[in-house]
Amino acid sequence: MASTVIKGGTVVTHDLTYPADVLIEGGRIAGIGPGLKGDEVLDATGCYVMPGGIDPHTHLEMPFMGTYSSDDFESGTRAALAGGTTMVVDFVLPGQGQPLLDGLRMWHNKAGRATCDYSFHMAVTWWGEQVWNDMPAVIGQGITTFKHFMAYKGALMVNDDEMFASFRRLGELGGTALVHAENGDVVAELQRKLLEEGNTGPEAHAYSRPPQVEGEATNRAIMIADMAGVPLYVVHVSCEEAHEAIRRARQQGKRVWGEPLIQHLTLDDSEYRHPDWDHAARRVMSPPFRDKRHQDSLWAGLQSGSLSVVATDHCAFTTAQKRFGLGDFTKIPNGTGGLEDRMPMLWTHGVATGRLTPNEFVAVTSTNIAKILGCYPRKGAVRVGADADLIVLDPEKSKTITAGAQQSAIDYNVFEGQEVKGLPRFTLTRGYVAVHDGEIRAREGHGEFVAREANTPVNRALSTWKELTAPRPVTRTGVPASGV
Ligand code: DUC
Ligand code: ZN
Ligand code: ZN
Ligand code: ZN
Repeated sequence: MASTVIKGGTVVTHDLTYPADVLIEGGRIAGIGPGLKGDEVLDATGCYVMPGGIDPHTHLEMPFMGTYSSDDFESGTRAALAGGTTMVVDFVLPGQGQPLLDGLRMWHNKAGRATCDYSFHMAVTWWGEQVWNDMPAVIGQGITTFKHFMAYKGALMVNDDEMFASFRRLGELGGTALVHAENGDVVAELQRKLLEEGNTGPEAHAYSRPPQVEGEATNRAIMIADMAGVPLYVVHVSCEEAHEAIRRARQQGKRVWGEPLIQHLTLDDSEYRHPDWDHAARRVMSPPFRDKRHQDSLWAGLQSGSLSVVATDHCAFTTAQKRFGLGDFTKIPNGTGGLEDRMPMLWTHGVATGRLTPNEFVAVTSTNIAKILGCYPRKGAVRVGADADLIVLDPEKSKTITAGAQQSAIDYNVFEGQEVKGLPRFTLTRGYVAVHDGEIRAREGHGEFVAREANTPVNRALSTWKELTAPRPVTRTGVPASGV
């Protein structure tokens, strides 16, 4: 069997930094230590050898707002590898009334083209007996995380009663609940009012989704998860209000995790006031970009550990697709790209500025994600036996981000013009060298599905629901004991 050795680098994991060679055989790490030999030698002098990034939140080829997101599993994962990400977790979005397992088959078909490994979250886009019945089989197939949209009223949104039922079911089955936390009723009403007053441009998108609607929904989701006894993962945390709710829940011992996006960490709401309609519309996503106060809060969360991971919510639409919303901001397809840029942007704005250590960088881009989602240490680890999903990151290698040079299929990049450093010299996906000295050699269909493990019943001990449903003596019979 041909082997590969990564020579002369510094291994960086979430907790250790040490010089070592890494030997790879059969797609897995076969040895770590000094003086290792292999058939192919990759020179890592001056570089860090790290677990490949895991992006826990992507939407590839997703039917949404009357169109499809423009990166498919081939271009999306190629972009991922180019930036040092070696696994993506995408959302299966069943149609209204569609059985979850049908939706899952569709996503397996699309993902067959992936160039790196992938897994799925299941979205609970509607609620009924069929969904309840399908859940064990979905979990049995290694999809243990279920997303609930608290916004997108009239389309994807689920109500509190549905969410509570779904969360309780997941709690029983060892699943984890995910939420898109925005108060969908308030957003819908603010959209209607803004349009009525003649606010039709992309800047109104941000006005219709203020931080308060995200904070409220985050608090509500935490309460419902606590009552249901299910761990909760809050996607795209963009503001202090939501972060505060997560921080408080974690201090109370609740299993709650928060996921900021690289876009919210590095771009702010002034983008929506740009005079060019296209410029602003290309940055329309939900939740919208926020001001500096919120950005500081998100960075502090990563530094202190109250926020656990960094994702992209990669959901790429072309300028032509964004123009569906000319004259009505509510019709601008929501979403921005970032798969290729998350790792170098976080390195540049996090590690190079001294906000994060290289070990913390590994934790929030890879290891924490693998642990929370149930695929550690197959993924997210540099250790013997783990999949050889690795990056050899050159801290001095730099570039200017530009749409012309990106892998993504769209015609612009929201980080256009940013100088970044910390680029992969090599990216390996199960041992295959998909980025070789900067050259992209991604192979369509190389990626494999990663089944993930369900939770052990950790959270049930902490849940309020357990107390509420505990057997208790009947204290009243309805007949007054004394003549009050
Ligand atoms: N937000 C986006 O911006 N796009 C996809 C879905 C979402 O919640
Ligand atoms: Zn969302
Ligand atoms: Zn512009
Ligand atoms: Zn999303």
